[in-house]
Amino acid sequence: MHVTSSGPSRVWSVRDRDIPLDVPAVAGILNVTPDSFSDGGVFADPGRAIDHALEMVDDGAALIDVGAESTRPGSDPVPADLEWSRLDPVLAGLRDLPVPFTVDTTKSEVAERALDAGAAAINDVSGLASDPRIGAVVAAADAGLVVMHMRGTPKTMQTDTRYDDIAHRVAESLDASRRKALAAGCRPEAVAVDPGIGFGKSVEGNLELLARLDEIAALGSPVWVGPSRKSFLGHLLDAGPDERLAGTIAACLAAARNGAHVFRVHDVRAVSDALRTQRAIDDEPGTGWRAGETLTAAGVEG
Ligand code: HH2
Repeated sequence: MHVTSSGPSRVWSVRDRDIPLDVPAVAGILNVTPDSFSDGGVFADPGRAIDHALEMVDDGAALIDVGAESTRPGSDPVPADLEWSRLDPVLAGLRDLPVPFTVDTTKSEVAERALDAGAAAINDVSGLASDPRIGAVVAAADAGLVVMHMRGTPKTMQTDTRYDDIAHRVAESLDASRRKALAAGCRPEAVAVDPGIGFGKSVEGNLELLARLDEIAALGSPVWVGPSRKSFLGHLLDAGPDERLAGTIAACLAAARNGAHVFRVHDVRAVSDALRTQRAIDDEPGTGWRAGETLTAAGVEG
């Protein structure tokens, strides 16, 4: 099903900013971890991390999502102090970016410090299951929140990936997470949902979720999606993490047609270009040229 951009929620409201949802927003991934599955250790140095964030902004990122704890399947949590010590020197540099940054954490102590340091939103991959106090911490800062669906913890999530009806179960669980956030005082327009591609799902389950994302979008909240370089693409294409760009793009384009708004990816330029092209095609022929002035210039030259 092709979902148009006429859903009930037209902005994702994060602190004093409204992120428009009528154009796809790309969130550039900044992992300041030694052990992330595709870029572990590459941006552990704060200077390199900040340079990479700037590069992703130049490439078209509307947001930077920074994380200091890997949540790859089988990983163990890191203590809050260690997580914060990785984030602290980087967040100071991200404050000066022209786009907001979000912090990927499941711990309320880390979330609180990150919001004090200027984070626009908290991205909680546990959907408030790990530390429910995150809801109140986000509400107190009037910040944004992403509640993602995960079954169990990163350590255990791949042990059972069977669902009787995956899209229905994920939507139901996200609705429960969202209600928890609202009960903690978060504003409805500040809470985004994410189906958690790769978090306790089989290859087929991930593909089905992308195909049935309209059922998640029907919740009426902004929809994040994160298929970037993930192992379902590796299984499908028999490809290592750095050979999954084409699969990532295909997954993002499918997700966009099915109602996703924010695309959490490593390869910002390639995914932004693909989403812009899809949009120009999907806009009524003729109006696409008018709507995309920059595309017109590129098209004339090319
Ligand atoms: N995926 C990862 C981490 N955080 N947050 C949201 N909202 N959605 C996702 O799909 C998502 C996420 C895992 O990817 P990555 O950060 O690249 O790897 P790692 O967890 O190994 O750092």
